[in-house]
Amino acid sequence: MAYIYDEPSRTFGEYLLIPNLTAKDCLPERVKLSAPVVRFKADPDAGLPEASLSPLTINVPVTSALMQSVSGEELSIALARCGGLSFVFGSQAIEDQVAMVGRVKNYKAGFVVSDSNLPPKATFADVVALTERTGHSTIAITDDGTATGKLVGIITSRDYRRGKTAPTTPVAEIMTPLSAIHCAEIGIDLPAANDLIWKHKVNCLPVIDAEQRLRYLIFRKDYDAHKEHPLENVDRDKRLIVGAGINTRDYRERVPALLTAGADVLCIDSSDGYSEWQADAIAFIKSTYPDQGHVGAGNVVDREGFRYLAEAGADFVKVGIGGGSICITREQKGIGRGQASAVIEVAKARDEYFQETGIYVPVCSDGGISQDYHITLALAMGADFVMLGRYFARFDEAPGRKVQINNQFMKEYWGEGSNRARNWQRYDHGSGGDLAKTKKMMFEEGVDSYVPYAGKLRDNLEASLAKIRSTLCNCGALTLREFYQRARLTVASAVSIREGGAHDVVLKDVHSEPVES
Ligand code: RVP
Repeated sequence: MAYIYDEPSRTFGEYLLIPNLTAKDCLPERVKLSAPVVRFKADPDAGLPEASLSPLTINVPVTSALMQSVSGEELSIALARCGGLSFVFGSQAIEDQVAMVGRVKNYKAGFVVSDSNLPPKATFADVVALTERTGHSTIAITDDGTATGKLVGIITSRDYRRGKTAPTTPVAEIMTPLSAIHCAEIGIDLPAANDLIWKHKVNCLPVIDAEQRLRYLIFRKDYDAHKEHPLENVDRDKRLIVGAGINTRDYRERVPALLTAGADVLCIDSSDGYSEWQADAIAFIKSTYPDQGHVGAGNVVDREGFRYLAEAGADFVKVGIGGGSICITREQKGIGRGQASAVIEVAKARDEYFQETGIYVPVCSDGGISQDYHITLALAMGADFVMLGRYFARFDEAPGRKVQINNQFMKEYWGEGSNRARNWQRYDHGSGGDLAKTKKMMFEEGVDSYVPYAGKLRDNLEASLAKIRSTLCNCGALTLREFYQRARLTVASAVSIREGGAHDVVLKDVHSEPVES
């Protein structure tokens, strides 16, 4: 007879936190949000261990989903710089994913590969068209018009007058020639480049190699921004930290290539991770790369799933089936569990496993976060960090196109289980069955959608983190460990959830002027 759980499966929106005493020194600026990413050993008699014992930690407990519409290189760079971690999506050719990971690892803060370039034979009309397209006002003039051609000059808005300069004027007549530009040689570091920027009173410093080829541009404003990223996650060589998605089919080829490219942590991407195929993939990685191969696994929604993957050697376990904003797995197949119930049970299983073995396996709550406070609830329920798709898809740095619909800017956001993503490996049971043969989806488990455009990742993430820090203080906690240990949660009735929003008032419409009576 089928087993029926006594408790309904609940999600984040059904819970609220009850505040604890807030000490006077419990201030948001003192809150530390660092989190462990991969498994580590600690003494269970000393209580739940600190995040810093993990060989890989992040300064902010937020990761971006292994999705085509989320974790490209631009978002991975922006998130690592803000203290989080991205997993570059695995649903692409190995060489393309490796190149993306490589570009994140090789990213040098402040060293920008020029995206606005023209050859000397171009005209002022080309300058106008390019600045309109990129929104950038500095254009490198190189012999072949590429980002790495021989530098012959630079054009900025100071070099011409819109409306006065004739469209047909050749750029060679407008540009500031190389002989009049201060350049730096390749190999220079950022502080030294900044000294030159100040010494020569310039806004942009080109970095060229021995053959006069352009390598980077360094902008004064980027140097200032670099100093404003105190939470940046970097490795021992000061390179940004990045993860990468893998699957249970081509891991023998994909994993070595990703590790060589510098991926700091891998994650098996599957809608249902409680499978022998995942154990095989973990076993391969752990035996081939005992020191370097950090690999997370999932997704699971219960104690059994967690224990299976923890015992198989997973470095972290990802929780969540069917809760993603673009996910229709529950509707299509009837499998899944409310995200809150899943996280609560798996976090308990992790603590139990730690007590038994002295091995702490971090837990990631993946999907279903539709309000900032849901992140806080997931952390209170025991998630070590969260994974978000929709949240990040809204930002400039996400790969989806920005479009305008009914006067509102939107970004495209499509699920890995949609026909658009064609990530058949994520939904294949690994058996070499129909999906593997045809390499196509038999039915969709995700949708292709839009999300309201929200601007820059950094601005939004800072606002979300401010809320999380503030709530930790309400609950008398300065670290995520304290928070999990002290948090008190209550299930909220439907009526009290309604009470939580603005109610029984008429909201002001900023577009219509009230008439004084
Ligand atoms: P959300 O943050 O709610 O948008 O959820 C993102 C998560 O949804 C991903 O990390 C992944 O686990 C899941 N996902 C991705 N694609 C699909 C799908 O097409 N069903 N689901």
